[in-house]
Amino acid sequence: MTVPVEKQVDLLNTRFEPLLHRHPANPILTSKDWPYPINSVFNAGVTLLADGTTLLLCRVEDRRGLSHFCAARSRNGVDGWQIDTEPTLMPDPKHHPEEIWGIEDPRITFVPELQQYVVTYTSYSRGGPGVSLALTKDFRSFERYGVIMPPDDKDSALLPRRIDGYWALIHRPATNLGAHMWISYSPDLRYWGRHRLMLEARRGAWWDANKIGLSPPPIETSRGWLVLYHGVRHTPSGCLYRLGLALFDLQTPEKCLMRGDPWIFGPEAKYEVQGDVDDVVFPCGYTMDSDGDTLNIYYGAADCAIALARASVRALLAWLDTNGSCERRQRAQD
Ligand code: BMA
Repeated sequence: MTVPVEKQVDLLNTRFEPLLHRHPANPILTSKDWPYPINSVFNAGVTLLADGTTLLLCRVEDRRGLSHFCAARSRNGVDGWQIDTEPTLMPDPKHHPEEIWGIEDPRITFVPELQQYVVTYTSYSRGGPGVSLALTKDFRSFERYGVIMPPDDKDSALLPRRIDGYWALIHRPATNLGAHMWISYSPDLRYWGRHRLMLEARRGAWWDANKIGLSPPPIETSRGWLVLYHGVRHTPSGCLYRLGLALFDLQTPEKCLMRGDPWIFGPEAKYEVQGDVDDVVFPCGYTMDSDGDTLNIYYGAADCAIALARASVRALLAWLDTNGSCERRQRAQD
């Protein structure tokens, strides 16, 4: 069948301009790269160390199904990874019973006031997954603060500075009425209160109906906190994880300024659509290049590998301007 020329032009016009560009070396880390036997490696927390080294704190799953963390370091963030020869942070159920079934999905925030990295992660307890927090200066020794949000809660990250004197933590409690993003405040990183609903999962046919959660820690821009979040749609063949964008007020981070309507990135490459869990892209961290615009986003692919995609903050904000709507209009639509 021949497609009329006007129709061909139409089809071209409907193509989506990619915002996140997959690196040609993807997937950049898999179980084959590991110095000890593992089942899989995915969902890594990320930071740039003071000497410019990219550090990934990788979630590593063993053959029991339990996860721990292992650090991988690279000069260029793409290859030449130096991977710790033993687990970097193991669950410690003796002192922290909430870690009995492993630790998962770390997010890293460097906090200038503390001159330390704060790692928030999922601790898988007998009562379900909760949020735990640990501090480190070097990713060799860690000071655990234990559970800071009880089950069922995950997908958390700390903002890098106090807001009006209080630390702010984004997290995702789940109830049978939904799984939405919340923000809570603390004077000391141990005791949390002033809980506020930050962003709701949409409903019905939306791509981010059912469940949402913070992906990497928020990106501070002059226009607000730029938040990449994952949205989950339940389909007859399983859960489909895609990424969306939203912008929040710098001084009142629970205030959503803009939320994108379409998703911006979803499973397409073979290593994203096929793995231990098919159809998952799950970033937990990024680094920013010295141009102050280029993001290197590291994401777990199909719960089996770590992949890298690049994006421009300017382009993400411009996309939100044309594809986003403000919270109020959004709710009316719902
Ligand atoms: C989420 C988290 C992630 C995982 C994803 C897909 O609930 O547990 O660790 O990558 O499911 O399995």
